[in-house]
Amino acid sequence: MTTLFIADLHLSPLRPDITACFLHFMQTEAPQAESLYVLGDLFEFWIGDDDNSLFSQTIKEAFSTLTQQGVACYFIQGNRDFLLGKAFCRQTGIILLDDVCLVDLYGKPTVILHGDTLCTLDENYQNFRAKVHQPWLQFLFKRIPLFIRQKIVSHVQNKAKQVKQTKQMNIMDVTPSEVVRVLESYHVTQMIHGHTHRPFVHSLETNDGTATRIVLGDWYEQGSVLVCTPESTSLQTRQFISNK
Ligand code: LP5
Ligand code: MN
Repeated sequence: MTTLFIADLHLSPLRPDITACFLHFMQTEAPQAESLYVLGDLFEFWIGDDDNSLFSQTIKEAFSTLTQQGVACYFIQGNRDFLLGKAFCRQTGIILLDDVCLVDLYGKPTVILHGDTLCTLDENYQNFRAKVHQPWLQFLFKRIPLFIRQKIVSHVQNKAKQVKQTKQMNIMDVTPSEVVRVLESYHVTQMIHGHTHRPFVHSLETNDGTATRIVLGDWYEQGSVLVCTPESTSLQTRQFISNK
């Protein structure tokens, strides 16, 4: 019995090395698991479920194949794929979860989330997030022709990159008091998230006892997977596949 967690792959046609490692993972390792959780930022940016490019189709097919093999696939939106919605789920068989979710991980109640909402000191980002999560704005945005949407996204991404360069590293990490607040609000002592690209297993104190915060790694230089069984939990890496 194995449950896998991944996040922050940032898949894009511009990074075939990441895509190859992901597809290999989906074809060889994921089918052995009982469930796969994707905790956001699967894509560099997801522009809308009507993106039917060859690249998008390849990724959707990987999920369809996996769910048809009986592996339960769950998805939490990240700050780069918050527009992934019901159509993607229908086409692939994956299940879209709320931004923050409580799961039973082999008897251990665990809070799972992307992680961006834990970075409360990054006020600039949190304001931006609140804006782009407005349902009316998303409703209108999804109705703009795809190629114009792509232009808008590139423009905003460039602006956001410039803003990000001016930020201090510490405000882009989670706020410790927010982690404790979320854990205590669920009365649980385990949390799994991604987003910060700082893979680690942290130990911390809460009113409910000592808690564990597991941070998933990104897929920039290698694959990164959290492998959970009833007996163990381990953060692992996967080498990119060599073309040679
Ligand atoms: O993912 P990562 O680690 O690189 O950075 C994140 C935060 N950055 C973002 C930026 C988005 O990925 C950009 C996506 C563009 C979306 C366009 C959508 C179009 C509208 C859709 C409407 C439904 O998420 C980064 C955090 C970092 O994580 C760590 O937590 O710091 O946050 C930023 O850098 C964002 C800035 O703080 C705010 C950016 C404001 C840009 C405003 C441009 C306005 C131009 C409008 C033109 C139309
Ligand atoms: Mn993120």
